[in-house]
Amino acid sequence: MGPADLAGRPEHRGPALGRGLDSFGALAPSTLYLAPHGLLAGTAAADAVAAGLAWRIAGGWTAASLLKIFARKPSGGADALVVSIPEFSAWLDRNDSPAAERLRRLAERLRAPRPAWAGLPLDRPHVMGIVNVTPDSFSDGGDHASTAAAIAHGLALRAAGAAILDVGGESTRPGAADVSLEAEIARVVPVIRGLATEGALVSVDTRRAPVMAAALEAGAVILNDIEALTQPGALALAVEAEAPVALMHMQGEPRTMQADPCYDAAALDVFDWLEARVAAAEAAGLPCERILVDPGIGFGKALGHNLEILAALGLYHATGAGILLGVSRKSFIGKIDGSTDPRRRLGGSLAAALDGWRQGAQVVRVHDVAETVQALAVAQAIAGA
Ligand code: 9MG
Repeated sequence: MGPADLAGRPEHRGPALGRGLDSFGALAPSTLYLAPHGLLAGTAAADAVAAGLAWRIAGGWTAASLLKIFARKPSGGADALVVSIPEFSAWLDRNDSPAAERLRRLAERLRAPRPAWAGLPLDRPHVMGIVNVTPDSFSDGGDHASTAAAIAHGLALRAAGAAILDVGGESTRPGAADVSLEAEIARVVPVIRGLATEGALVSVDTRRAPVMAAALEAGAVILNDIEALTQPGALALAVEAEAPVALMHMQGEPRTMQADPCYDAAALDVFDWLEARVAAAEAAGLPCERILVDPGIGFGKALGHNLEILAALGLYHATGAGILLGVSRKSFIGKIDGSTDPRRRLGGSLAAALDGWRQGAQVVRVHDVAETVQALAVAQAIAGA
């Protein structure tokens, strides 16, 4: 990784810049963000929570023994302050400034247990298996382009432990050919119908409302939208269908998104955007319990942005929604180790998925289901011993 790859990374990777909670408490509330830090899992989490030294995050398996407060700088980037849970709790108890109110609200959202989503309990991790039905898929090269092969692939992923099968008919790889509405529907509908008939929990990976409607009609239950229900009719359709949804962040559009992605502070900018989409969904009648947010790794992000977002993934619990993470075989892994073939990124995919688990992400979207399920099982077994 060279210096150019890290361009745009804010300065908040450094120490706390000598500012205490009281000086952060005097800042404009909207500049402040709260992330779980000093994360523990399993028995360590239970012990620290019982001792009053940690907070359980989102009612899940992780607990934060520290908190990281980010404050945007007017010049761009962010400062950060790391505080212990007892220190932060005592400060909140004696403060009612607007900044303290904002941090209190974020803390409540960080901690609130999540209800089941699409019938899946979110106090444990789940694997979403990828079923691409595209001739130009960047990861499986169209191996599953035929309906029968795609259904067989999906059923194999389910047998390997995928709780959800995510069926998509449009490649978002930069440079991929456009697909018509009719062609996208023709690709995904028979596969969704075949998988749903077999009892699988199916999500449809699409940005277009007519495809969503056809997919739901064919038996899909979940809408996974890389454009977070921003296309015409998509949000209204999700509300009307009472569908569980995954709302992903993307800067720009797939064809050009990697040209020159630009952020003030990537993790915080993505937080603001996702928080606003959750608010828009709620205002339209789609409650937070039906939403997973997803920072959209690789979608309009340089390597430094992706790493910054992954390192601060726990921030997104403070949207109040669950978290979905997609890192499988992505190009950021290749930018770290030089791997050019996505199929040779299993190690990096597992490392990133496990770090997502460590930070409490409830759903990981992967190609290599069996390997991911095994990695998660081992990490959980060790944490629980
Ligand atoms: C369709 N798709 C490709 N990558 C993705 C990711 O990271 N998240 C979600 N939700 N969908 C994705």
